[in-house]
Amino acid sequence: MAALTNGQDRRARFTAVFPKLQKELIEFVIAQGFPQEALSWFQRNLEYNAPGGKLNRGMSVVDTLEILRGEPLSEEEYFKSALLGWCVELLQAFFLVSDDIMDTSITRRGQPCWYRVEGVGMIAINDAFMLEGAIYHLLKSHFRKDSYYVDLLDLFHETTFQTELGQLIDLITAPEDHIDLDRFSLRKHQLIVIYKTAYYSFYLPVALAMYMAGIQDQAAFKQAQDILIPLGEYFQVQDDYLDCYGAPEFIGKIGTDILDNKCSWNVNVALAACTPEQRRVLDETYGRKDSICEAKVKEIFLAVDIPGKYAAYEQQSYEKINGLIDGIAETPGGLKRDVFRAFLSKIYKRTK
Ligand code: DMA
Ligand code: MG
Ligand code: MG
Ligand code: MG
Repeated sequence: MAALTNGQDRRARFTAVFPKLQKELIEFVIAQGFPQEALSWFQRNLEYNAPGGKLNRGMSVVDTLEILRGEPLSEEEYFKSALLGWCVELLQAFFLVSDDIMDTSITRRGQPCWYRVEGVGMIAINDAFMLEGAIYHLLKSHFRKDSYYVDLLDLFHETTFQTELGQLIDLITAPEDHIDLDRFSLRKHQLIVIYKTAYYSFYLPVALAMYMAGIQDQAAFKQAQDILIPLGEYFQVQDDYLDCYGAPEFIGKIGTDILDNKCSWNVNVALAACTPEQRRVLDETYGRKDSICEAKVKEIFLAVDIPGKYAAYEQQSYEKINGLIDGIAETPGGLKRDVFRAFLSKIYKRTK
């Protein structure tokens, strides 16, 4: 690789690594003497759920390592960082397959959610576990001999647990049979989004690249977290906003937050801004599995100007995060501001 390649080439190169990993996983199953139907099932699970997204999380492992190194990666470094990137995508696939069951979602990445595919149903639960299992199989076969192998394992395990904790409060704050909007708050929302999204989507890819780059100083990991967690929080607010205002053809999924009684950014901001009369309507319509109720909630969201308040939030977050990035003191062999700028520019004003 002579120089940094453009976006499309970068994506194509990253995407080309996946079939190799898939082959390795399938060959392992073949070696166990499993029947053809099990091989095809696992193959289809991997193909349906791992690629097909934006791949931002996965590709940022490679991008971050390249920025930290300050020069193009060797073939081997590229492959190993892309493999770690695909492990992040597998982790994401594991979370999404289960999230869609728990959120009773309809579509994902422009196709039916995996559990809704004919013949799949609740086998999707085991398929989610297998997507997770694939991560550790790949880590073992490619990093077993590296000094930072245990750091990678520890990071994946810790991040998975944080995400599950986030999913727990997301779910128990949204019971189907007990709607009480007093349980919501922006403080609770912040906790939910940091745990369910920010750690695995933002901190994980950067920390993986930092380990590969040989960074060991705990202060550098803490410094990365101090920026990546607010960045991830901003990203999940965008996800909440797009759940209501994004075009399904664009975001690849149909929003379910209002029907699911979710403690989303939109409803929290609406609760803070609404009149007592609007509050009464929200109490009667939010979280009901009914499209007429959902439409009434959306009317109130517009009446209290959620889009305008979101635009203001987006501007303010952008400035705050830029300020955090500017405040980083770069040290030789340590973090670089461009790692974070690359993330921010990828998500600022996103519509999908
Ligand atoms: C996303 O929460 C969090 C995880 C861990 C998948 P979400 O339910 O808002 O995601 P989506 O809108 O993609 O279903
Ligand atoms: Mg969901
Ligand atoms: Mg969810
Ligand atoms: Mg969402």
